[in-house]
Amino acid sequence: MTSIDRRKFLTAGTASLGALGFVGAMPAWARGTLDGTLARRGSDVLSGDYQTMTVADAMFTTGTRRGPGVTVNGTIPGPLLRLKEGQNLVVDLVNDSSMGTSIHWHGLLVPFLMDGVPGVTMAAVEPGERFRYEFPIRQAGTYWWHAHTLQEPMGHYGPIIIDPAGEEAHSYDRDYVVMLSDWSPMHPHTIMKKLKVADAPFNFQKTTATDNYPLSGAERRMWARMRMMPTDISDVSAPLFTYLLNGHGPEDGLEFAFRPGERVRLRFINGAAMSFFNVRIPGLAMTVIAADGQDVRPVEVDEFQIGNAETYDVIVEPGAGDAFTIVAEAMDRSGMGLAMLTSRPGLRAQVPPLRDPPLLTMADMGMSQGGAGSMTGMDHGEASAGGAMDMGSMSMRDTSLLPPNVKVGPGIDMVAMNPVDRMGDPGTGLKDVGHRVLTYKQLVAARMNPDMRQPTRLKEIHLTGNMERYMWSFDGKKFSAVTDDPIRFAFNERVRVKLVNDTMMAHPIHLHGHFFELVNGAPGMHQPRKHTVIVQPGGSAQFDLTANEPGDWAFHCHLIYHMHTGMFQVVTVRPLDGGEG
Ligand SMILES: [Cu+2]
Repeated sequence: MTSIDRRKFLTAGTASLGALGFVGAMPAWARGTLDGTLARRGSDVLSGDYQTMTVADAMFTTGTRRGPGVTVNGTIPGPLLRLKEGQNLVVDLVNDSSMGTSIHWHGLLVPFLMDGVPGVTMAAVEPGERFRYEFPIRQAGTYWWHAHTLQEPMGHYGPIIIDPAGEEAHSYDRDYVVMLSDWSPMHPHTIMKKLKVADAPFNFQKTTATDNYPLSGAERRMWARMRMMPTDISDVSAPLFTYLLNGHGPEDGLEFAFRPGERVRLRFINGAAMSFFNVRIPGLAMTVIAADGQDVRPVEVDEFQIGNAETYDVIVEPGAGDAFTIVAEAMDRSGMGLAMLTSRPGLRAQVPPLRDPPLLTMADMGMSQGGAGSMTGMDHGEASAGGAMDMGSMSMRDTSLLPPNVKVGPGIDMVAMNPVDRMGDPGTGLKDVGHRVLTYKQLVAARMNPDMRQPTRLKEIHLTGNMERYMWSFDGKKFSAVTDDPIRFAFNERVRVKLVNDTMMAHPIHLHGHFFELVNGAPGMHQPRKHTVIVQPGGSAQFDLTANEPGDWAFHCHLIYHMHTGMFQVVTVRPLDGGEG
């Protein structure tokens, strides 16, 4: 009797994993069959028209941590694809791992059947199977590839550099990829389960009555009434994650060499599953020359925030300096990824301490008229007199503010009262750092955009969620392939999309198969082209899109556990042949 019950239990367990989109059998490490193969850190370089990319289970170690990883061709990150605009690419994906897999070519313009999203454009490539990708390379710049399954946080990602068919816009002496990621010894299935059953299980910066955060008693009571925490910046942070640069943890001593006087191009790619980073190189200015693979007019900054899935190319000139620290501080300041830019092997610059954790602000609750200061800067007398505080506790859940197409229900526990455009926002915690921080408003496309028509329609989409129940969605509707009602665009339609973030988290929203243009105040023909846009908490962001790539395209939050719990939709562009009609 016992054994039958046990078998039932196991079967039920497998079924529910399947329903959640976990493909394949129990991973090898869980079955105890992993042969102990260690992942190598860093990428080999692949170039040419034909490649084989082999996915395998492995162990990964960094610092004192050891746990399951997924390698592609034996490394984490997997291979760097160095390609040339105009070439054709054929990749045979071979799955030697124990889970379903795929490769999505992030930011590349590909035929939709080559886009690599299981459940949307292909079936997952099951253990022992292979899949051939084949497409022309139609663009240049910095991109990346990754699994569109839960193998991504385990190491299944890598960089792509595409050299232009013509001249490079800038000259430089060295060209480095800096791929940021976050790796945890805890398996993604376990992390997701914990996020679902507990309230902010990985927030180790919770406020308590005795902490040192600069909050008044009234402010603490207000946050408590809203059942929210001002330190709730990231769902998963350093106690679980080690932040990696090119697969190297902070203790691994990753170095990038330079000679005095050289110009160095650094291609930052945020390949993390759940982490935004604040990137700076103390003592060195960075000139941003490209965003999401597309050239922009050069902007000199001292720091920039990079959301999941974004890329920024910068040029630095270290002059006659000895060594500089490349700091990738997690947005919640719980930890950092590190590397050295150094003129002699072994030389070290100082590593700055972690800065104090940032606190969420009125603006992050969608309660500002634009640019209001942090709650800590509020006039406490006025606040405790009623006004804003009561409005906060009473109206944060006022669903009458939502348009009728948003589904109101348990999936929504917050509605931004007055969401304003936050294109000029440097990102959580970076308003008062005392040096130049990049904002989207500073991005201007280097070349004229291909389509200068005015949009003929405005499509508004709400980013919604229930933090406590860990439910995330667009327009209150959790994505499910079965009941899906896709977002429809006509082929070649020019549409303006407005994303309204009703939640208190920043979401990096990614559209597959296209570039869109940020509506950031730049002249129409020079709006910056991107594939991913961060929508700040309680704020809005707009982009213009020419829907000129026929097919079905994933559109989702790039925080992987937000995507897997429902913040995902399919954008369908019809007709498929790209003709009229
Ligand atoms: Cu999200």
